[in-house]
Amino acid sequence: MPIRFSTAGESHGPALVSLLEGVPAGLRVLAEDVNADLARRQQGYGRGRRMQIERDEVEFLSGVRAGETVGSPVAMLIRNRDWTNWQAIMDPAPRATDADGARQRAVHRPRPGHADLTGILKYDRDDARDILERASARETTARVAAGAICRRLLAECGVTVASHLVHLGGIDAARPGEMPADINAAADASPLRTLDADAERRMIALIDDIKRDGNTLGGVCEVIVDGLPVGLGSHVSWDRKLDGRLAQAMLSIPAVKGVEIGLGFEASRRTGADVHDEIELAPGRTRTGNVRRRTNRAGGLEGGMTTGEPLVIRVAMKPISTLMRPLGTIDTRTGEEAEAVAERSDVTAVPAMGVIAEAMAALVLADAMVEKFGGDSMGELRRNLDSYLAHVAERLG
Ligand code: EPS
Repeated sequence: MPIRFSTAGESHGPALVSLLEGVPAGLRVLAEDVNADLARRQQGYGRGRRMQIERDEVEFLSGVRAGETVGSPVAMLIRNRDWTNWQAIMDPAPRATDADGARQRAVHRPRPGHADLTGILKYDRDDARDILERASARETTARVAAGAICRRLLAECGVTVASHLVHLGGIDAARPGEMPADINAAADASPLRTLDADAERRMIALIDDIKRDGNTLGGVCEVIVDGLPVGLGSHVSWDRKLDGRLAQAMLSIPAVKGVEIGLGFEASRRTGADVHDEIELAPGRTRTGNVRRRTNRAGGLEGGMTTGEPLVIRVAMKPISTLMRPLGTIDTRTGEEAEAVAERSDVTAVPAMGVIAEAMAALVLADAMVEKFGGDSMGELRRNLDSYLAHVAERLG
């Protein structure tokens, strides 16, 4: 795992931190590149008031100099604007008395579906705020920052990562007959990041209805990665298989419950003849090794390795667990039945999840790229990639 990353930060703390290690030196990267993805993650019809408070912007603390990575860990800071409203509650200093601000926002009516209850039992805390602040999907801001750097690395290697929303709360979006050349430009122009305008209208009406009802909605986004060379990942060991690495990355996104690659679950219902992609020669298609799959039901992966065909991953998110019409729970102070806490929330965050899934895909794929082609510097990575592609092209040329 040459590229490693970790995040820190609480939802209403002072800031989020993202630490990305293993990026080769010489990658051109600007704060604007990161900020563009941070802004995309903040969009989406159905988000709540918090997104009107925040305007996520990155500050590089290390690893980038004069617009280029220098090979050292890239540390990034994204401040929480809402912190000013939460200072007394989130203050790291010991409290003078329990009567001060902190206790006023103590959470003792855990939300079904959130980390609240299991977290306080496991970590032996009285106040579920100690759990929910970190379990909050706010953390994904730091993932998107790291993912944006990896997206730049992939772009230098001719790889693009895009996504669009394909399902929301029971409504399917149809795929266009031909996908737009720039999928993200088309998806970002839609308030739900979907490519089906008719479905979008019905989804927006549904979100409005569900909001009035104090309820929440889940959905599915599809990530499409184009330009990958054949042979990233490996068949030899379970933890090197790229499909497994991508699934783990996607399932780590808050509220994500399912991942499909290519046909996914549908493949189990069909016969082999209707699942596997026939192979034909395709001279000049160097990234796939001068061959083409007549279909791409495998979604760009065979045997845990990229085929060079587009990588297609669908990621399913459950409805958000903070409902304004609270579900039944218990009060952990009294042991009595109660209604779950109902803090401000979003009706749905599926459009944002697509952007987060892009970031997670970029992190895994940049890691696989550096693993295969080495990477103290971008020049070295490019030379090794080009030499490999030239060699592969000769095999069936
Ligand atoms: C979240 C609850 C809401 C969301 C938040 C995730 O925040 P708050 O508790 O401040 O109203 O807006 O998402 C973000 C802040 C974000 O940046 O995506 C939760 O409980 O997971």
